Order: sequence, then C-alpha cells, then structure tokens
Amino acid sequence: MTLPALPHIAHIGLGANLEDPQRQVRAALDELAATPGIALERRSSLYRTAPIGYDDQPDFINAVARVRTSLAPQALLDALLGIELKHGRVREFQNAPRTLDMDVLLYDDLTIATETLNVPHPRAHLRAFVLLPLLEVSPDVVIPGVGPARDWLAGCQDQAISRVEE
Ligand code: PH2
Ligand code: MG
Ligand code: MG
Repeated sequence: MTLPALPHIAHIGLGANLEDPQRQVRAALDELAATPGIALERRSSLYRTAPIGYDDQPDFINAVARVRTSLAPQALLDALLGIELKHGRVREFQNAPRTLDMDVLLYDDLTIATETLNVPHPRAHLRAFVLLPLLEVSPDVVIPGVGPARDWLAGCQDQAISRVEE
C-alpha cells in the first residue's frame, strides 16, 4: 500500500493592506500553489475587511486557502514566511499594516502550541475576515477546541466585510 503524497490538510489565512493588496493576495495564492510539498485545493473569494486590532490603517484584503501538504506544521509556516518576505513584509508592531500576512489557521485537527506556532489560530473564531472565507472553502470545518466554525459567525456581525467582485 502506498501512502498519500500530500497527507495533510491545512487552511491558510491571507491578509494585506499595503501596495495593491489585491495583487499581493492573488500573487501569494499562486506562489502557495507553486510551493513544493503544497497543492492548492480551494481558494476563497477575496474579501475587503475593516481593520481589527489597530484601527488607524487601510482596509484589508483577506482570503483563505485550503491546501494539501506533505510539510510538517513548522515547515509549512516557514514556507509562508518565505512568501511574506518575497512580498517585502516588514514587522513594525503587532497588527501593523502589511504587504502580506500568511497564517496557518488550521492543520488537520491538531492543536499546536510552540514558541513560533499556535494552531488553531487563537483568534480565528472571533474574526469575520477569517470565518467567512474559511466557511466558503470548508463549510463544515470544525476548529479544534472551539467547535464548528459556522457557529461563530453570528458573533462577528459588527465587523465590516464585503466580497470583492472578480
Ligand atoms: N490581521 C491582523 C490584525 N487585524 N484586520 C483585518 N481586517 N484583516 C487582517 O488580516 C488582520 C486584521 C493581524 O494579523
Ligand atoms: Mg501572521
Ligand atoms: Mg495574521
């Protein structure tokens, strides 16, 4: 019997609000799909979202990708950080505006807490900019330790979000 080449399923959150954010996110999705050990299974629409956490910055473009991967969680994160760097990501302060942010939202049904990686993303279930695109690619997804993602959407109704027309 052969093992599947890409045995794991991960959900990746993408966000950008500097230097043509739509272009940044679209290019990042292509780069994700072209990364060895990663196959893009589904990508959500792009969403325009109001900034959360630090208000004095432009709206974001957000999306979620569902990938199959042979990469372990930390190797997957390293690949995402590599793509962020290609996009000129600079880390000034927490929640600062950025050319590109890529987060491991979910990795199989694992819970991971290391110095560098927290999965599921600790605030994923509280943010419309994560939940709406996540539910578009995986309507029945369950966030480990939290529950079905769809159950949390009603709690985010005060967060401005709209789908970008393609
Ligand atoms: N990312 C953050 C903080 N706030 N707000 C929106 N709308 N979209 C984001 O991607 C985002 C945010 C930290 O990563
Ligand atoms: Mg990040
Ligand atoms: Mg983030």
